Amino acid sequence: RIFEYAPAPESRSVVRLRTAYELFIDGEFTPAESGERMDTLNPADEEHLAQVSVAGDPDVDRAVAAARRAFEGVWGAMPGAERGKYLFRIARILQERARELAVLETLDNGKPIKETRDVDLPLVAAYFFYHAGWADKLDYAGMGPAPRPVGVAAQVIPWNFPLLMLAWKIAPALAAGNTVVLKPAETTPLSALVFAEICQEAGLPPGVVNIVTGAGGTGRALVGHPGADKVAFTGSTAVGREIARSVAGTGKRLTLELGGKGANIVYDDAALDQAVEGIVSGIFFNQGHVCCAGSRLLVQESVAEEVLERLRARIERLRLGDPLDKNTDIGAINSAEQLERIRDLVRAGAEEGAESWSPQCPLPEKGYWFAPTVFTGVTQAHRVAREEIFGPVLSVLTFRTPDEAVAKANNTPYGLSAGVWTEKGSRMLWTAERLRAGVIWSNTFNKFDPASPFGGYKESGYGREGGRHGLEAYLVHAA
Ligand code: TXE
Repeated sequence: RIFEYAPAPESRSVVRLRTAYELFIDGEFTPAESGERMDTLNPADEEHLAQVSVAGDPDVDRAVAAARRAFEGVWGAMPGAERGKYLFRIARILQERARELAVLETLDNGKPIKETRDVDLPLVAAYFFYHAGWADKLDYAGMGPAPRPVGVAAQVIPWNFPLLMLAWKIAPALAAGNTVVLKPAETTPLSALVFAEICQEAGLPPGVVNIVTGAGGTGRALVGHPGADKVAFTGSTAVGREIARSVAGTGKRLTLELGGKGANIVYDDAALDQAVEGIVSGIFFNQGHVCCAGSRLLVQESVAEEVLERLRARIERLRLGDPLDKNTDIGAINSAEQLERIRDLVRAGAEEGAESWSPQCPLPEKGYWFAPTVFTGVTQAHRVAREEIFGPVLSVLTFRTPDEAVAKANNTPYGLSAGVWTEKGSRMLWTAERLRAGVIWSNTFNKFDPASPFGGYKESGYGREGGRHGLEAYLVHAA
């Protein structure tokens, strides 16, 4: 019961926001040299939360230099067992401060407290515990010489799971003996800065973890910095491409975790009520701001009507509203920009002739909101079937045979996730073997485990995070 913690965190009062948050470099909070700051707000009501520093080139320089000193000094010389103790300590403090972090994440991101409390925070702690356990094993892994860390890792993360993406990046890097400079997304910087406090509280040596806040410019400076040995990025395919180009020929190691257009395949023999729950969580969990969301429902024609009927009834019962309310299922869209992107694609869906359905669902007046939406009459050529919407929008396609299901599921430039709903084990395996997706769930969806590698095919990126494969991204093997 190690991942369990505290009572329900529904109260805003557990968070004491500061007016301004500074950069975390070399173990200390420090303003940007330029003095530049930006605002972060609560997307549920557009209320100003705090200001954070915008790191420029000199700040990124300082952060990378601090990471280098720590790598070549105290951290690089430390036995794995000692590194592991720091990671265990961080994991425990994350558990102790889980209430506060869950509320903070909900305020800054807009996602329901039910999710930050029951999914994000327990997983964040789990990723640190899991990787803490690897640190000493790596000193004696296998028969040959122990693997070596890559060095200084430059890590850029998105806004959909701010603290969890931080954990996916920082925990394996540190377990393997690297030091890091991480840039959180501009709309969700706060939990990473509280994580910096946790590093201090855990006594982590200065320079091992550095947090630089800012927008794309800060990210570009960080991944382009000649002092970075490894770049890890999660975000849009467009920025991923730009980073791949900029890193080419530099000798830096690179992993990219980009977008997705996951297929949720429902066969006619599936347990339909269970499948409907999986379809709902597949696309409405975290407002659909999930790279591995099941954003395309592929349902066998013979049960399509039945599934859609049950699905609509289930969606009618979802509660949209105040993210701090424990009963809320669907929170706010993370930013005005993201809301605009969703609206654009939904407009394109209607213009291309797909039919959309939404429940009767009054939206709050302030903040960024989008009602759950289901598109039917979708063809494979429609933009809503091909492009990542990254919002609470499901596109429904039908199929007749397993071959057709697989062909349609694979007919996308992406290849991150898929779900298969069937009571027949042979059909499940037959389908899974043919799907070009990095993670395939069977009779469930959106389940994560630190021991399990996560990553994509095709335009969803390359490299894996989690498990032994995830550690490899941060290790060099001596000949
Ligand atoms: O992503 P960006 P955005 C997809 C999703 C969404 C779209 C746009 O479809 O609608 O991308 O989202 C930093 N060099 N995903 O604009 O810009 C940026 O500051 C270095 C899927 O928010 O890629 C942030 O920290 N870094 C995805 C991070 O990159 C740069 C999650 C992601 O922002 C940079 C997010 C640059 N040139 C969006 N420009 C997933 N795979 O889960 C920006 N950044």
